[in-house]
Amino acid sequence: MATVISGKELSAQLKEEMKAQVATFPEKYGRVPHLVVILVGEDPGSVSYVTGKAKASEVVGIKNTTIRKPDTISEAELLGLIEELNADDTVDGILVQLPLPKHISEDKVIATIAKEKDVDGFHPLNVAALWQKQDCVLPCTPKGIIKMLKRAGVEIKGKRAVVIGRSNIVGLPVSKLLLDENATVTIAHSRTADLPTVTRNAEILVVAIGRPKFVTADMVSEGAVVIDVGVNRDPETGKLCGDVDYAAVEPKASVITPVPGGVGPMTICCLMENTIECFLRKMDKQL
Ligand code: L34
Repeated sequence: MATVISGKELSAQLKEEMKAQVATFPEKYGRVPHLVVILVGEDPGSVSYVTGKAKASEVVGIKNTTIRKPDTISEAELLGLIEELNADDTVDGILVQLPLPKHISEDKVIATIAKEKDVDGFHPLNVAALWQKQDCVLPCTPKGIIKMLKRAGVEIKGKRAVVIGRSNIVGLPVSKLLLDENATVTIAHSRTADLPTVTRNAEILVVAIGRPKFVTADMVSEGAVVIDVGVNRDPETGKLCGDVDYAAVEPKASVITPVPGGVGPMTICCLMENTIECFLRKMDKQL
């Protein structure tokens, strides 16, 4: 039986701590942090995640403005909106929910968000700072994963970690954070030759590939720590599921994260943390 790390519980605890911290801000700084989330289109997954971000903001006491735009919005109009928010002194964090419609360049959108307000940690200057070991905003999902590992008492140092997935949002930055914790990291992907041989070597396995039941029991070694970053719909049941065949893998794992209730809630929790961080950087500069 594996230890199941509840991201839901851990994030609830951390949000309570942040709530107490934010409650001291009006007296100290005259206001609370303000996060603006932009959602383009109606994708049900994105709508659900953005709603989760607004709910978490409410719990923590952060001001949240969610701006919804139709998927027909032009790239120029979206970039213009971001510029306005950049210039608005009362806005501390800006997040544009991804993915965006094909006619809008995600790269352009991310680069347009002021680095100081980039609560996602996606801006090229933030990414460069991360890889150069400089002060930066850590991307939410990778940051949440490291917090979960630490909370479960998993020693990362000296371990063989395998990350399946090489996206800018998860695979690459989580690999870098594991490396910084002194794990030895292998980055694998859907084209990796003989993937099961690679993953069976993992003491820590992070899966961010976006395919239901991609990781089967034969790919996991006895006692491995398994972190499931996937959020998919099970094609048979229609229910939310991860990238890991949970029922088959859980008995082999020493530690595992569930979907739902694992990495997802931690992503949102770290977004709250990053918003407070951007707010405090700005306020402390002004003092
Ligand atoms: N800009 N785009 C930007 N920033 C992000 O950090 C994200 N991401 C990813 C997609 N696009 C983004 C998210 O917010 C994925 N993601 C995300 C956030 C939260 C959850 C899942 C993905 C989450 O809360 N998942 C719940 C279930 C939610 C449901 O019922 O639909 C869970 O328990 O896993």
